[in-house]
Amino acid sequence: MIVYDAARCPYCARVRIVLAEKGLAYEPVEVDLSDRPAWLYEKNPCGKVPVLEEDGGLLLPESTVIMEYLEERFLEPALWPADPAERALGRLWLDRFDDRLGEDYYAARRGDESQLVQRLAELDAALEAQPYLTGREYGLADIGYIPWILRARSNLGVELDPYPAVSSWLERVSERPAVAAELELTAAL
Ligand SMILES: N[C@@H](CCC(=O)N[C@@H](CS)C(=O)NCC(=O)O)C(=O)O
Repeated sequence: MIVYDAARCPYCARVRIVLAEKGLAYEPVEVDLSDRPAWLYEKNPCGKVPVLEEDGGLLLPESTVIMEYLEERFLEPALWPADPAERALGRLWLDRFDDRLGEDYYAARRGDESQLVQRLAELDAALEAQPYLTGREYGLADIGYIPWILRARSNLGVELDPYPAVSSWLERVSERPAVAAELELTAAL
C-alpha cells in the first residue's frame, strides 16, 4: 500500500493512526502541500491528500472513505463497535465533523471569527456523557477528531484545561502508540 501523505495534514493523520492501530505496513509518499506536484491530480482529481493506492490499481482519496475501507478490509482490531446503533452514532461524529469542529478550527486558524470555544465545550459535554466519541470504546470517531485537537493545542495554543473531559480523553488516547506517534509528529511541526 502507498499513502500519499503530508506530515502536517490532519486528514492524513487520521489515516496514519488507523494504519498504525491495525499494524499495517505501507509506503508513505510525502507530498509538499505548498508546491503540489502535478502527478497528484492523477491520483486524486481534487489534488488533495491523503490518497491510498493499492497494487491492484485501487486509488482512494478522502480520509473517511479510506478509514472505512481499512476497517472493512482489515478486521482486527475492530475500530467500530459491534452494536449497530453505537456504530451509527460514531459515524455521525465523522459525518458532522465540519459542523462539530472543523469549520471553527479552520476559522480560528485563519484568524477569523470562530466558535471554537463553543465547539470544544460541546465536545467536552459529549465526552462527559461517554468515554469515547465512538461510544464505550475507542475507535474511528475518536481518530476522526484527535488530529485537530492535537493541532488546536500545539498550533493554535488552545488551552485544554477548561475542558476536563476532552483533556482526560486526550490523555487516555495518547497512551496508544498510534496516537503517541502523532503527538510527537505534531509537536515537531
Ligand atoms: N475531505 C478531504 C480533505 C483533505 C484535505 O483537505 N487535505 C489537505 C491537506 S490537510 C489538502 O490536500 N489540501 C490541498 C488543497 O486543498 O488543495 C479528506 O477528508 O481527505
